[in-house]
Amino acid sequence: SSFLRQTYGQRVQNHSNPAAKQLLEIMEKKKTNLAVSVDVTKSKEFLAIIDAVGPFVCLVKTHVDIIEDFDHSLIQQLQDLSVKHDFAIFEDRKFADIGNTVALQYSSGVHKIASWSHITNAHPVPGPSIISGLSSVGLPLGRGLLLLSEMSTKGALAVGSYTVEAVRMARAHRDFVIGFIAQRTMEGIGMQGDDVVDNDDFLILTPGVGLDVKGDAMGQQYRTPREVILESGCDVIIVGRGIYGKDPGLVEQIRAQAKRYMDAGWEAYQERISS
Ligand code: 5BU
Repeated sequence: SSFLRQTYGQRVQNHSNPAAKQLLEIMEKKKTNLAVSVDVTKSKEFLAIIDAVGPFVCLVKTHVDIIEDFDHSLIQQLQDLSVKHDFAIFEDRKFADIGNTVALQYSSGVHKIASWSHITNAHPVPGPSIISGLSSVGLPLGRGLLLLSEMSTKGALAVGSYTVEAVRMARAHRDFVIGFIAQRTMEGIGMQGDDVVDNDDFLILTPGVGLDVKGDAMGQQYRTPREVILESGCDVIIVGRGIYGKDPGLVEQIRAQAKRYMDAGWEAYQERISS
């Protein structure tokens, strides 16, 4: 696709959704395509990791439902850090229900995700009504949605025609759907012709990224930033344990790992846009 050689900054104008624009602007300004996934269960550790990686990331990805001592002051502190370090927030909620239910899950409950998360995501499995449901809450707030068109795990069922149909669903809701959680581009999954039109500059955010190991004991599979950004044409690398490792208390180590992944991701991107 022609977007592979455009800079993140040039691509801002391809988007009308405020969350998509914000993310691309941050990537261009901070020169980073790294998102850190902060999958820890204690508020204190969660905030310490985010403060440590903040300078190196365009986006912080959360699973807010794993925090044991959650209260709304945590959200305020997360928002303060997002202003301090200039990153967007992505709650990796993976909605998967009927439109009416997901609208309630997104707006209400303990976490009130739509009120603070710039970006969230959904499984396309229920069909287009999941997008209308989430959009009824998120669009008026300027939020953006990613569809899960592929997964990083061994044996994932989101392949072939499922992935192609996810892209078609996204194209029918271009105002709210800003891109995909996926492992490759639309061309990479074999879509061509009418299915890949030039104004469809979807963002591709990719989990399953690691430099030191190939996977974990529970089906996760890792590829390198170079494979993801340069060879597969994705836009954002999402890294969790590769950065905060086994000891989330070691701030200096976390900072060094974040810098290492940021540099690897940016180098792969520069090679891509100049190819
Ligand atoms: P890791 O520690 O880098 O393996 O964490 C990966 C994160 O990305 C974790 O929060 C997962 O829930 C998330 N993830 C994923 O790993 N693979 C996928 O296909 C999707 C999400 Br979708």
